[in-house]
Amino acid sequence: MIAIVTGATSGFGKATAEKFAAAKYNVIITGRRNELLQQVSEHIQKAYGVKVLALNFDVRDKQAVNKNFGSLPADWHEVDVLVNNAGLALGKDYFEEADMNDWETMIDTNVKGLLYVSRAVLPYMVKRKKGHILNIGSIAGQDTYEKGNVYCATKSSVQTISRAMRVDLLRHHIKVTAIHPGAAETEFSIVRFKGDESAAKAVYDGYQALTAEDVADVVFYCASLPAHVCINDLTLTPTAQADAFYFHKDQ
Ligand code: NDP
Ligand code: 8X3
Repeated sequence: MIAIVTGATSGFGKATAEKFAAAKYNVIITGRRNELLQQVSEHIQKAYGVKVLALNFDVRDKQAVNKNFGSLPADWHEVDVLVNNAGLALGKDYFEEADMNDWETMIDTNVKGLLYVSRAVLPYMVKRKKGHILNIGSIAGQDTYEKGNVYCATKSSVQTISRAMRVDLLRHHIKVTAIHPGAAETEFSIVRFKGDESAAKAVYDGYQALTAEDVADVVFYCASLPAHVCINDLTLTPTAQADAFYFHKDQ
């Protein structure tokens, strides 16, 4: 069995690749930070005894996506699972003040990158008339919070794209699941606040956030159901979070 996980150098992606490897899937992992990618690859091979193919590219680069997935070695063609996880938020600013470059990076990564990867991987699934695509959306795609503007829009797009995929891929017996996590402590907020670790830490003060492993468990659960069962949408939050707005935090 083969699983592809994009954005596996940290956070959900890394934990998800480990979870599949622990279940004896051979895994294809991707990310831009090559040193981290190689470390994750070595760790997974040693810890779980499975094969790992580490592909170092940026999901925003359509040519690189097509080159990497278009030329997979023959023993990596039977792809069972694709987890479209690579993504990010950049900045948290009022709409009229936000940096347009941040907006473009989020759209290019979270929306266009997910589309490029899906199109490049789908031929392997269509050929076998089976497969499962799991797209990582967010609770931010379900409600738009103040200063969330374009990040929320990209994750709302992930929800709509997932529905569209599910409809169009029915005839190929390919499952599509959209998973919408709430607050999880990974590198997400460090990236969003551009390296400001105290601003990032403050996001998770006063309550127990989800961990990357919590999300990986849920991704794996969705992928391990019988062939005739598909979870279409799944939202998970920390118990202290009701939706994109309401948290119960310690004083
Ligand atoms: P992390 O920052 O820890 O991980 C993000 C991963 O995405 C990294 O491996 C990063 O790798 C990769 N990535 C980012 N941009 C690119 C790119 N252009 N090309 C290739 N890979 C890229 O954050 P999370 O694990 O928390 O986030 C994973 C996903 O979950 C994202 O889509 C995020 O929006 C979503 N999410 C996060 C939540 C949270 O609270 N943490 C909640 C809901 C959804 P590298 O930098 O090496 O390229
Ligand atoms: C990440 C969760 O609420 O910080 O997608 O946007 S949130």
